[in-house]
Amino acid sequence: MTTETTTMATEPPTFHPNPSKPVYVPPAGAVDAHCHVFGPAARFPFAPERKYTPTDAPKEKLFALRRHLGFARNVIVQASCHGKDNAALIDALETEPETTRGVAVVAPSITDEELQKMDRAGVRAVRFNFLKRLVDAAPREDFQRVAERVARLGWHVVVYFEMPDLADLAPFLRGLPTTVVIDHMGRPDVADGAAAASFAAFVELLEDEKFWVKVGCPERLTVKGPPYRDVVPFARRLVETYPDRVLWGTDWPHPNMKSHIPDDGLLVDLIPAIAPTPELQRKLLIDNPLRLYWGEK
Ligand code: 0GY
Repeated sequence: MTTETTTMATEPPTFHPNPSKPVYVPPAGAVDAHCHVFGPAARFPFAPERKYTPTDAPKEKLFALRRHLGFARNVIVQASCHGKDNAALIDALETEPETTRGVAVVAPSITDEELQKMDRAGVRAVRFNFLKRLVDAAPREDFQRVAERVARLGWHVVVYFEMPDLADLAPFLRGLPTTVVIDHMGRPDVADGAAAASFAAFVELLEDEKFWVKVGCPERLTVKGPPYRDVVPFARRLVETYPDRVLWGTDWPHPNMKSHIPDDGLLVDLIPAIAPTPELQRKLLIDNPLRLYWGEK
């Protein structure tokens, strides 16, 4: 722990104070399958090793947002600013046990008892983050060991990487003993267009049924900015090619966003563009997340 990291200044809010009401009405029971809770820091301090210090984005605000946007459930993902201390996540899960599930970040030294406790709280996956700007590198053997441990609980692995790292990571990801969910469409370079060879390789990777993909996060990937139409072809291609293995999330409270503060209502309004039929929308927002996180058939 260094003084520099512990005194890192809190960044300005990255989430909209008053997001618009979306025009698109999600089907009843829809799941926001990628969002976070931060703090409040006074109760759930941020990790000493964090690379950024967000504004508090507590569970109450997340649950109010989900009502405002017309969603019924959340999958809450542990973000790097809370390190491997999942207390804020677990607290949110225990507040809304029926309507939330969690993705934790854990060390290989975690005990079976701790994993079982998380399982009872609603955690169903661990996240491996490969972004150097967000986390210090960890040996792949550590990830492998964690994956083997959580596979026994029926959990899966969520991975966050950027497209240039895919070729190097692919053999490792293919070898993991669980389903693997890829965050933010593998972060393609949207400037290259959805016809780029790199995105084609990504789409091909997903032919392996162990892989699922989250098709949200246009606000981070866009080159042109809101309303993020330049990201639609990427998401739509994935939804139409793999309708039974796609998930969608707001990514609220949009940690680390520097370019602009996204309007979550606009993000929801992109759903009919990326999943153009009611059937695709139902799979994306209900059937798929309920199968993966709530164990429903
Ligand atoms: C996201 C994206 C980001 C941050 C994290 O764990 C994190 O801190 O995932 C990002 O900065 O791209 O999914 O929230």
